[in-house]
Amino acid sequence: MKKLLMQTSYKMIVGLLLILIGATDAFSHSCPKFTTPSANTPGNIVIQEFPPEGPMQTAWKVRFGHAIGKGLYITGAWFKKAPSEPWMRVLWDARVADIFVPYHTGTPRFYDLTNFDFDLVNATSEDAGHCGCIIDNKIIQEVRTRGLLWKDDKEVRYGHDLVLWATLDSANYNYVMKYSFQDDGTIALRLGATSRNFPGAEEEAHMHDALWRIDMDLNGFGSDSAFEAAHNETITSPSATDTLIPFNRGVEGSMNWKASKFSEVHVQDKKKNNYNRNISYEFRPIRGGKARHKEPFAHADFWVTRYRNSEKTYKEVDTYVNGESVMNTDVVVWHISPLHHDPRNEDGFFDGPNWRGVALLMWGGIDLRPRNLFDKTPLFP
Ligand SMILES: [Cu+2]
Repeated sequence: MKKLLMQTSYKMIVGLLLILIGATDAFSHSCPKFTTPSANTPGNIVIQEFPPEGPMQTAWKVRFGHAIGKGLYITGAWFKKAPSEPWMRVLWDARVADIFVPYHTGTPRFYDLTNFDFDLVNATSEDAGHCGCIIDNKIIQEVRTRGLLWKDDKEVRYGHDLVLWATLDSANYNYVMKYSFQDDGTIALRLGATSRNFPGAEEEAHMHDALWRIDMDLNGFGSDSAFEAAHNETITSPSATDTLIPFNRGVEGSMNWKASKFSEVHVQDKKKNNYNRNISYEFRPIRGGKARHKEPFAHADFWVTRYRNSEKTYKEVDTYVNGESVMNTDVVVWHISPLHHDPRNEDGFFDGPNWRGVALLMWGGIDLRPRNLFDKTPLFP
C-alpha cells in the first residue's frame, strides 16, 4: 500500500514537471509578431518589420487585392532596407495572370483564370493555424520563421517572412496562391496545385502552368532595364565565366531557361548603391523542368515587354512583342512556371466506381532576389 502511494505521488510529481516543461516549451515557440494585423489596416495594406521582435532592421509594405476570376494578387510592394532609409518601391503589380492546364491527350486545355469565374475559398481558422490571421474572409496573413538566414561557425541568424496566401476554388482543383516577402528583400511567388483530379480523366497526366506577370518598378517606374544573366562552362575547360547582357539585345522578346547556364532575368535600375553598382533584382525560377506546348506563349520561359496598360493577357504575350526597347524604361517580366502532374495513387484511387483522395500539394514559382540592393549583408551585426 505504502509502495503504491509512493509510486503514485512520484508519478504525479513527474507528470506535473512534464506539464511545466511543456508549458515553457510552448511559450518559447510563440508566434512571430505582426507589425500591422490587417484587420486594423485600411485599404488592404500590410506592413511588416523584421525581425518581428526587437529593433527593426528591414521592412515590407505590401498592397494586395482579390477578385473573382483573378484570385489573390499584389498591387504594390515597398521595401525599407534600413530604419533610416525611405520606402523604396519594388513591385507595381505581381500576379498569376493565368493558369494553363493542358492534358496529355491534347484536350482539354484549360485556362483556369481567364476561361472561368472561379472565386477564392473562404478561409477557416484551420487555414490560419495558431499564428495566422484572416483578411476579407479569404486571405491568410502570416509571419513565419523561415529557417536559417545565415550561419558563421557559432553565430547564427534565423530569417522571417511575411506571407499572404489564399486558395482558388477551381472546380475540382484548388490552387494555393502564395506571396512571400522575406526579411532580406527576396520575394517568393508560388502557386500550389492540389485537390481532386479532373473527373473522367483522373489518371491522365497533365501540366499546371502558372503564368506570372510581374511588373517590377524598382525604385519607381521608368528607369529599369532587363538583362539576361548566364553562367558559361564546358567540359573541355577548367574555367567558367558569368555574363550579363541586355535582354534580347535590348528589345522586347523571349528567353529560354537553360539549366546548365543557371539562366536568370535581371531587372536593373539606374540607381546605384554606395559601391557604385546598379541596384537590381534577379528572377530565379523554381522548377523541375520546363514547359513547352504548341501555344506560342509557351515556346519560351521568359518574356520581357515594355509596360503597356492594355497588355495584361499572358496567352497573348507573343503578340505584344513589337521591337520596343526594354532598356531604361518600364518593363514587365512574364514567366511560365510548370508543374508536371502524372497522377500517383497518393493523389487518389478508384474505390469501385468512385474516385477517392486528393492530389497532394505541389509547388512551383519563381524567386525575385536582390542584387546590390544593399551595401552589406542584411541582418548581420
Ligand atoms: Cu494535376
